[in-house]
Amino acid sequence: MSSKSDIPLLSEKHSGIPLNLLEKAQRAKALIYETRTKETKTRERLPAIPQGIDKSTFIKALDELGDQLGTDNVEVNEKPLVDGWYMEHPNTHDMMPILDDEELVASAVVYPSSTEEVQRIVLWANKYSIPIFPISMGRNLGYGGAAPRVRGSVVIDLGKRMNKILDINPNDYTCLVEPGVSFYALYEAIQAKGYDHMWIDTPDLGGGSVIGNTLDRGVGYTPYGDHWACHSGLEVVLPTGEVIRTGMGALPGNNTWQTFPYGFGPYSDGIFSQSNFGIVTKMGMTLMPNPGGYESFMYAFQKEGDLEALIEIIRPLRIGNILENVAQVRHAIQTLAVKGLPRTKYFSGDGPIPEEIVREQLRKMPIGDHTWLYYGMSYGPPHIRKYKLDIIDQEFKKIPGARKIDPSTLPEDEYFWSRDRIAAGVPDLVELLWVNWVPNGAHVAFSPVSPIRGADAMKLFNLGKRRHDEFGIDFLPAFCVGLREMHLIVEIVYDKNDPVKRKAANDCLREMIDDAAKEGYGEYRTHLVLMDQVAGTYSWNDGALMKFNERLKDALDPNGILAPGKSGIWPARYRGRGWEMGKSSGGRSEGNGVTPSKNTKL
Ligand code: EUG
Repeated sequence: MSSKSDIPLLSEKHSGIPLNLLEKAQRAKALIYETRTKETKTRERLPAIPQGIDKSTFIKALDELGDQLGTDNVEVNEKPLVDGWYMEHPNTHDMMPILDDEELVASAVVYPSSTEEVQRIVLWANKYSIPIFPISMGRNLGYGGAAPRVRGSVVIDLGKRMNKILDINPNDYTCLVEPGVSFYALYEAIQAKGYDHMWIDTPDLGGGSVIGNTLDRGVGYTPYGDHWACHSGLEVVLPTGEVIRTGMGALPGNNTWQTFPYGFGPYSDGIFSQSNFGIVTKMGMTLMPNPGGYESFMYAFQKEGDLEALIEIIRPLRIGNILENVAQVRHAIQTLAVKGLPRTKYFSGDGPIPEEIVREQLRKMPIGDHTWLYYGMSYGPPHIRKYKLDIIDQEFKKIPGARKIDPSTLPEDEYFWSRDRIAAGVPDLVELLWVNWVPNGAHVAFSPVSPIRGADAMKLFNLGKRRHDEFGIDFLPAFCVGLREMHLIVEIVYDKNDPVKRKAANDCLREMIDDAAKEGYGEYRTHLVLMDQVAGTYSWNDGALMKFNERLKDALDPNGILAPGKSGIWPARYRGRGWEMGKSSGGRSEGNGVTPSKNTKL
């Protein structure tokens, strides 16, 4: 069956939507396009040629690659930059630009069909000293999407043709996937096989690549929430073209690649996450046993300051596994924003929406007035759940005014039910709705990590609020509580068609990163344009960690071709030429050239 709208289905395209989510996707798309005023340019552009190579050599090199991969699998990026939306996203640029649209763009996109073709692309890049930037599916939205850090890089879109689920093992509860497998696709495949006894762990939105999300150390909402901790085994193409398998994968004939992550000797996997040291072409992932029952619950807390006591209550319960999943503690503005309507529906002024207006709206909703909502889930059969839920109830109700909200009072389209599906490993699309808070809505995240302590939560909350007020931006904080730490996730939602709003978002983020670092907080992940700054905050012992990363980079990638600048790691050719972005670089993402390549023979 084909979609009536132009939204590609999962059956038609690796990045498509499962049929049962099509209606939701159509509604989400309609809402997005209703508020869109940004025009899609229609004229052809000149492709961005990477620094360090002249245009004619570059075009000749692309022709040569076309001979190897087939000309259909090498696309020059000279078409207009079309942003699309979540389900129809570009692979040539960041569809949520913070800088000018033409800053973080690919010169070309190539589509390998196998690990061997990835090796060929890598050898080709070395031959011509052309920067390459691999993406799995390019849905790292809020952190740069599909965009390369270095303008004019050749994007390797791994997912388009490498999207097989190579194995689902119903006895070991594991799977082995390629980069183009989304959480939607993995979920659907497990359902299609009738494996009711196994769950996947999905992030808030299910369209991302399982490999891409895991390598970026993303989070899901079942008890398996830490994706990196749950993977087992990688296949990696090194920047010099060799292929390795990590862990037990190095032992020929093994049957433990997906069950014992460490193998023998140094544990190499870590250097391939959030890095530019290799291209991951296969990854093993563990699957969770169906716990035999589950029950979502939600508590509302009235006062902003209740956060402090709540987080103190959460810590022992979370570490003790009475609270079993990555909980979200979300602020009232998000309750309103995730309804999917623009803020102008409620408030026509400039600057942050007044608290009272938000509260007035909430009072009209089934959930009622609150500042914070705790979304969690209890797993197992009823008597097991009751034991845990009773403790949680007793503890949460110590906070004056705390209310447990009875799910049976909530309508079917209430956001609560989306969290319910996600915490049961069922991927969804609803989280997308708050991008409509402003016209041409884009988002970019500030994601500092702290211990699960009330004082830290308040400090980070106040730090973020102060800077958002200063820059006139609505503050949408959510705390995601892991086992011993929490990620505060603050998504700035801004009009990407408005250069003033884009700059305000960028400036606000840069201030918050510095403020947080002064207090000892660092980000777990960040947008491409903020990577240098964030990397710079991890500076202990005269930047010893970055020096180590640079040594690895120089050894593994002597020609500096793979994703230069990713996570702030620049190859030797780029260093000392002003490629790092920070407060003073304005809107410019490029440095002043590269050192001529020594073309180290591989
Ligand atoms: C979200 C969560 C994240 C992240 C970016 C966005 C969504 C929040 C837990 O990590 O890094 C609603």
